[in-house]
Amino acid sequence: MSSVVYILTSIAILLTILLIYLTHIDMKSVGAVAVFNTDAVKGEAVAKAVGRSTHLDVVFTALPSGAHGFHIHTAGDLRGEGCKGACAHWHIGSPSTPHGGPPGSPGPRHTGDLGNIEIPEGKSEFKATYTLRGVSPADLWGRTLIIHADPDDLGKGPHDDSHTTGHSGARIGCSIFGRTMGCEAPKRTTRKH
Ligand SMILES: [Cu+2]
Ligand SMILES: [Zn+2]
Repeated sequence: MSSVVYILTSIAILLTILLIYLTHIDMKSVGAVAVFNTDAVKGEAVAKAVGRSTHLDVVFTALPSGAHGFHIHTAGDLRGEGCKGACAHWHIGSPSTPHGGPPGSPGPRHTGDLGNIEIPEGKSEFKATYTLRGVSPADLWGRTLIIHADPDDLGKGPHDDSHTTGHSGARIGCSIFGRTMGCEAPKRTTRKH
């Protein structure tokens, strides 16, 4: 009888170790990606966990010149015109928190506020890495990354919507973050042309 208990206990311990191991592998490879691929907006944003933060590596190879508000919006619903189903800026915390600047800037801000993407006249490329503290890539799944037509006033403007959207206008590029699994070597899907 005692040997049966011993065998069952051993099997239970081995299964637990296997489960922890598999979960760990899954968490290490887990990430998020949002891809933009229209005539006007081409690029990708890749999120990976670094400690308790997420690094979001953003590359655009096509964008109209000028400054464009850039945010993570709460929902992942692209039905209808103008990406309105993506709802407001994503925020962890009080819904009354006012709009603000990119990560690391002083003052209140939404978790999803990423400031402006600035494209000089005659250029169309942009590259940056954002550090999102207290955020995991899994938090981004199903949320929409949006690039706007106009500059984000970072909550400092005089407009009615400065404190909610930064008055950044129409949503010209919208992409829902999906899950990456690392099953294939990452290859950039958007190319210069
Ligand atoms: Cu936005
Ligand atoms: Zn905001």
